[in-house]
Amino acid sequence: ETISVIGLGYIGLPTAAMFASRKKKVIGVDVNQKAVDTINRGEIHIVEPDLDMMVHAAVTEGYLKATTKPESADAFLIAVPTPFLPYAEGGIPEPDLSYIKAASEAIAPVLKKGDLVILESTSPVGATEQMAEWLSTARPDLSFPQVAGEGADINIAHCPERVLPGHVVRELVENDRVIGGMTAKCSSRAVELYKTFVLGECVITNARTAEMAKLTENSCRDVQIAFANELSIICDKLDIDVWELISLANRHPRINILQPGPGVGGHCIAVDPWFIVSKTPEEAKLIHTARKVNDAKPDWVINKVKIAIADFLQANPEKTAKDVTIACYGLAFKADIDDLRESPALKIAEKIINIHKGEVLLIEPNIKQDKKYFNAHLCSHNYASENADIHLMLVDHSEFKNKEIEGGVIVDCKGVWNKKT
Ligand code: SAJ
Repeated sequence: ETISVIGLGYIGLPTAAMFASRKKKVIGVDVNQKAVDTINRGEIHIVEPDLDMMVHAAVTEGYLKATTKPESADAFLIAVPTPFLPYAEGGIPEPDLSYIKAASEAIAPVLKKGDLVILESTSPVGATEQMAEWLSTARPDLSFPQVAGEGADINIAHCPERVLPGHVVRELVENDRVIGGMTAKCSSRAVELYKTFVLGECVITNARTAEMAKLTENSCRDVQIAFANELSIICDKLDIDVWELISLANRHPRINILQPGPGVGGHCIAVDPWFIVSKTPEEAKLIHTARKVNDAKPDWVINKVKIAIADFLQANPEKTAKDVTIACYGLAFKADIDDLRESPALKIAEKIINIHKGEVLLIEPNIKQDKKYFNAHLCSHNYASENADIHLMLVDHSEFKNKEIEGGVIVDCKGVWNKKT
């Protein structure tokens, strides 16, 4: 049995390596020639603990190879991005399914009777049916489940990934899997495949419910973080320490409030709820509002920094704005990772660099290499804590936790220094 994984990114590559580690022959396909070459050397182009060893072993033992051109296989797993289409400020972002379409059209010529095609990409409701349409248009000689039902030549299912970046290798094995086949046969084929390495339960449903389940998980988290972020703004106004407040409320046996922060980042939680909102804009009121609350938090933080600058200048009348040094602690989208995608901390730091006349220092212990233009601003924690006038805590990396800040004005978005947000 040969398995082909289309899209060798944060989900596709670990999944491909996992099948290969169970001695399945895996063909990884990606449009990025550089990524393909890197993988074929037994190296990786993304950062994820333990993945480098797995890919290295899979390639050297001959179970995994990467290519830019799809080849014949028995099962195809599609793990390509589903970003937004461009949208107007304040509008509702619509999902961009063009990568799924391109992947479908790329594998269509090599499909044969009995093959299984699984969509793993996080997708709006209806995307799996849409994928089946694209495949059947490209291959009129084969039958697909939306028309042929259980007797179809090709089996199709949606099985969303749900792994947490930074813990992908463990969660791929341990997490339960939602398996949404277009027919019962499609589901049982998919379960059989995932059982190769999944120790969690494989729970069967239909494709639309599986699509919605994934969107629901991330929307639920987004709504809960929005609640925490709104609380932090309310508490700031009422002169209450939100961190103390949440820890007190969480002593109630049925309350579990999440942590506020500078906003919501990453490529999932800040994106997926829009797939629900764009499909059902009239109905998805709470989910839409939560998105707006979380997206507005970075600007609220920037305003707090402006207030801190004004306070500092009032206390030091001999100084002007260009004498004020601001240190931003953390750039990643969350603690203890190096991923900058959709990072509110990065967005805030960039904006401060643009608007502030004085020096801006950036501290990001997880970024080892020089990164773009903000390289010039990167400095050590010690240098920043001794030299900055305003200390802006953006990401609660472990490295920051036991270090105190002496002097200066503190704006703490993560409660690390136990001061008000
Ligand atoms: N955040 C807070 N407060 C919190 C928790 C998180 O502000 O109390 C922020 C983080 O700082 C970050 C953002 O939310 O900016 C998202 O972080 P996260 O750790 O909640 O989630 P992700 O984006 O790393 O991964 C999520 C996971 N989904 C859920 O936990 C429901 C993961 O299981 C999914 O597989 C992943 O999205 C995905 O790929 O969809």
